[in-house]
Amino acid sequence: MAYIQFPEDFKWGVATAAYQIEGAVRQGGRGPSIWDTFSHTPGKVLNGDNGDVACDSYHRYEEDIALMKELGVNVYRFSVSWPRIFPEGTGKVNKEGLAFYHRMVDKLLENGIEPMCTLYHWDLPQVLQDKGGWDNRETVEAFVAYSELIFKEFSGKIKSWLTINEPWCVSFLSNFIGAHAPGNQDLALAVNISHHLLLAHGKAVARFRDLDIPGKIGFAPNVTWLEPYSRDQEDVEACRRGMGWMVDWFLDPIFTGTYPAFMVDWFAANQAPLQIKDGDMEWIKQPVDFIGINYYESNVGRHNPQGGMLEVESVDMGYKKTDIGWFINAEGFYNVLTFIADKYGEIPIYITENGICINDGVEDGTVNDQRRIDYLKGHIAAVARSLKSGVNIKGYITWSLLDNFEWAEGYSKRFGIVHVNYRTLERTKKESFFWYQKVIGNSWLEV
Ligand code: NCW
Repeated sequence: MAYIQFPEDFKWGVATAAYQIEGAVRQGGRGPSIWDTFSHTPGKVLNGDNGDVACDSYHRYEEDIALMKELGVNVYRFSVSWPRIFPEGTGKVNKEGLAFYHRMVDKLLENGIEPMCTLYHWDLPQVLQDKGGWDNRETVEAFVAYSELIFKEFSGKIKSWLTINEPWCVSFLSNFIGAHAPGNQDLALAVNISHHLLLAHGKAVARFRDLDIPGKIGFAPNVTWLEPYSRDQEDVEACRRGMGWMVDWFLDPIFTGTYPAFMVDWFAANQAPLQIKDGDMEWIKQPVDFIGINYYESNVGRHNPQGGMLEVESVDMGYKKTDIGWFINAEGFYNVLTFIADKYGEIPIYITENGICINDGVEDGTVNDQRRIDYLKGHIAAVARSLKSGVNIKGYITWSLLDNFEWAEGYSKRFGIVHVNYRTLERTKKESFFWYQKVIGNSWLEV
């Protein structure tokens, strides 16, 4: 038995996102989002599930905060639903939407829990999608106006901000692979959207500085690690491309003001040329205060000329898989964290998401999710090891507090440390809840 001690000021938290937990989609003046449209389109979401009710956290947020209080977290990462604030995307403000988040944030503060706010976790107002969505630069301006309103409204109450969650998913997963809303399959479109997301991020950061809002701001890319199958140059380069698509593509522009040339060339060769306007990169390169890292899985990769656009394929080396099919690989977490620190420097990092899909159910009033505990233990240990290697990690936030609407997988995939019965909406703390409570209470990990 060994103990790993975390720094005294290390923060522990849990994360959720508006569309995945709130429900109440037609209440409180909220307008429709692209996820309402997508989930109500037959064949898009498993079992025809949608977020109409989800965990009903819009009405049960006090119960959820009581759970967090019991858990002992310092931080709650949640997202604001843009269509709850601007039902028409821009223009007229829905005061009832603001009032909801005020009630919630006040309750968090009363309970000594720091709110960390994500401005965009995928629920674009449908009216903006009708005008081209993120492909249209007007959406960038609408995002900045929405961000400004939230900054001013919650200035002093919320001190940690994230602009956009997982821009790779918003661009490529949603507009090239087509698995998420709005479900397009067009690489050129996805490349353009990735650029507009970075622009929206940079412009929102600039507005945050102009307004002199107290606090820190960053964004939350999802990252992965691809370990080359062999030392052959071709395998090494294929893995660099695979990772470059998720990691360098979104981090280089912010830290260096340029896109990675090897990716620009690959996109161009696939009829998806990057189109930048004068001044864009200046906006994008606004200094951030921290980055949020979302990490779930990684694997071994190798070159395969038939391996899609990037000619890379992942090789099944026998890593265990989670119940959503993602490879469990804590070593990859360490590798990507040290890679980011080596490449982008001392920037403070919050792990803004890390967790596992395990579908264990309630038996005799408890959920014995030992596989989740094992996963969390291994991954928190990787965070500790990264800290020791000099990565400037300030906190760890697990995904998720609750089982919730898992996008295209509907309610079939459970990531929570608290079980939700979707019929009764009853919450049941899993064994992992109690395990995490101990880790937080001690701020050390027993391995
Ligand atoms: S789907 C996804 N997730 C999960 C979601 O619940 C959360 O809102 C997200 O921030 C858990 O964490 C993120 N990420 C997508 C991962 C990429 C999947 C790649 C599929 C390739 C076809």
